[in-house]
Amino acid sequence: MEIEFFDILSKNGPVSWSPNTVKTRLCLNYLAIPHKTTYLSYPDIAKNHKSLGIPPNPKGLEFTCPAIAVKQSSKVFALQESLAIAKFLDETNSSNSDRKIFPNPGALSLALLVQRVVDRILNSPVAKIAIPKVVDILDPSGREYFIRTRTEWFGMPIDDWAGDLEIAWKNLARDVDIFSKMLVEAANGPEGGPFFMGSVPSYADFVFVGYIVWLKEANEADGESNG
Ligand SMILES: N[C@@H](CCC(=O)N[C@@H](CS)C(=O)NCC(=O)O)C(=O)O
Repeated sequence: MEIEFFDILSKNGPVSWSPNTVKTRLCLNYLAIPHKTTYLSYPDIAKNHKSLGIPPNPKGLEFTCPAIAVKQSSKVFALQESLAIAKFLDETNSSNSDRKIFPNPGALSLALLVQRVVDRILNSPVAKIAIPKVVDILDPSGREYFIRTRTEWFGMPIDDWAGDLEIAWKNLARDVDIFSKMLVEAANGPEGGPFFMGSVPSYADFVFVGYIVWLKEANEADGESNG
């Protein structure tokens, strides 16, 4: 089985920087699944996914990264959506490894909950810090696409939408509190460790780390590779 991972191109070099593609990058690395990565410029995502026969998302953006193409005995099948990809990789890899992205029955529920809280609470301040900087790490056509689409979505220029950076950092410090509490409790728990479930990493950690990486990579706007 050959896997091709579709990530989003940036001037930071061969790194995952988007909070969504980071999750897939972590799944592939954690499970040590051999794969090739193809970095797509934003305006090329839809064309690429259509050519692979990926059905459009019924809600929201039709074609997104992460996506993977899986080649098995000359047949190719491809899918998008980070959670669907994580489940697929975990299931298909189970015979090769004792590592699991969802290591126990509660891991999927925990991941869904962390994703929902991140989307509802953490996304707003992190996006306001990261999105104005993402503009500067994109390739020229990605940059043009990103500025145009986000300006349309927000109904105003990106910098106006982002507002005061200091307020966004203050809100982030406040909103990250629940995750700090969860991680401190896990560290002090019976199986103490740095992950939401203590000593065992799982998809919930990958969701949270995606946001930290987004903040970090968005700040690498000088075009130097740190991969
Ligand atoms: N629910 C999707 C969200 C993926 C997503 O929104 N990806 C963004 C990059 S962070 C994207 O590909 N956007 C394409 C566009 O803006 O046209 C997932 O979890 O994979």
